[in-house]
Amino acid sequence: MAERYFQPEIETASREQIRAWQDERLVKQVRHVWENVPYYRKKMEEKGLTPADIKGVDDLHKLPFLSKDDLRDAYPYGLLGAPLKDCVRIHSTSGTTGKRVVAFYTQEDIDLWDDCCARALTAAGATNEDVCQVSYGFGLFTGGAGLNGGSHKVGCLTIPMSSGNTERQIMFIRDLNATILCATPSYAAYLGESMKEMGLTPAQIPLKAGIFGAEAWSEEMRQDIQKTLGIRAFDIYGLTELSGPGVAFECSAQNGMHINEDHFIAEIIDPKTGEVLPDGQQGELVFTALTKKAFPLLRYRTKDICVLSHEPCPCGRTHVKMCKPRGRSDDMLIIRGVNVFPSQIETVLLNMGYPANYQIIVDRVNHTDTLEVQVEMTPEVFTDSMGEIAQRQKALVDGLRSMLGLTAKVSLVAPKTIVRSEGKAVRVIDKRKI
Ligand code: DLL
Repeated sequence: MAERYFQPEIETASREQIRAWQDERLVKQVRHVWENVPYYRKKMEEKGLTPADIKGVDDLHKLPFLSKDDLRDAYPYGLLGAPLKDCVRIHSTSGTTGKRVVAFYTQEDIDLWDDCCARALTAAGATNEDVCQVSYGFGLFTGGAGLNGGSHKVGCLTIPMSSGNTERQIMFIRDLNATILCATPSYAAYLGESMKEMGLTPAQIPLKAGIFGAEAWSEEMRQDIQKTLGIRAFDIYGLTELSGPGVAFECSAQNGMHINEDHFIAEIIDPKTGEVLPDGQQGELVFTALTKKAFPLLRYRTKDICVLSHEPCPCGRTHVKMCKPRGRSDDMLIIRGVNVFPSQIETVLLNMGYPANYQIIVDRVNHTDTLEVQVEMTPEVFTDSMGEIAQRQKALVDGLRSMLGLTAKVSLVAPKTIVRSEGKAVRVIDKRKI
């Protein structure tokens, strides 16, 4: 099938053209921020900068970073870049500590965000012939609203389901012949599991593609979801501070997500020193929003650990690709001095045939960190033979040791004992009081 684009002239533009857009838009955006966001102007002044110092992308590195702490300091209106009368909506992060981040949107901001999501849907094969079920949460979370807007732009018949009520989700997928599913990967996996339990084979499920993101998911989990639902599963990335889903999205090559570089400049930095790292090196992803007016963040530190690649992509898109985030600089666990990313644990489990659900419990007993991984058995691999369970637990302990260099306690638990998430899964429970 020929590759389809939502905005071909932008998505396949030459590198020179992309650079020209970025140069021009950055200069304009820095001026916009200087004139409208006193909080950031002060940060620039502290560095002795004025807008005249930023003549293009080459000068980007001179600008100060913004972090989540800045967003909390400036809560709620301190980073607003447009008069409130021009703002039409807010969204907010699901942060569990401190103040939530509140992001503002003008109508134009929403329109450009919808374009980004429409690019993602089109790359996954969606057209106006499709029925798109949006099972991300609607409300303050950006997932529902973003994919809903994108789906309208593509012209799909859009089902604004939101998450939850799994029975009704499945009923609509079947009765309305939904062909595209948008959900968190953990919820998509749960929907797949539930349909399998109902005896539905992939051929009986009308879905053909899924757009899954908002949380880390491994390649193994992708294979698993693709098999159960009989679809192609595409990754999508974004964050509330930068509008929401659609900052980057996967194409038919399914190996990395194209960043919408006409709207966002991506940099990779060393999270410790802030130094900009060259292409291909792993570090923290930093974004500069070029076109957003109500919440125009410059050099925003995402804490997502990632690698960028400018390798040509067979899909024909020319925008830089980011790998799946390999963890967050802040959700990396340090257990007995060893850096552990939950994604590494997931890879071991999935490779060993435990696709369903797991939870990582970290604690500190007698001044020593403990790591326990509770792994749910699927009905297919369920056994109540204690000997068999002990043997499998040992195999998992060995697998985890060779991946992490750490000994974990592994508990295999009966199917459906770990609470399912309809949004982002809670994978880690850190009970340490540090
Ligand atoms: O999760 C926006 C979104 C909605 C993206 C729907 C994709 C689909 P936040 O709630 O602000 O926004 O969380 C942003 O989630 O910094 C990453 O750590 C993580 N994240 C988002 N997409 C992915 C992904 C939305 N595809 C934070 N893979 C980001 C891994 C992701 N992590």
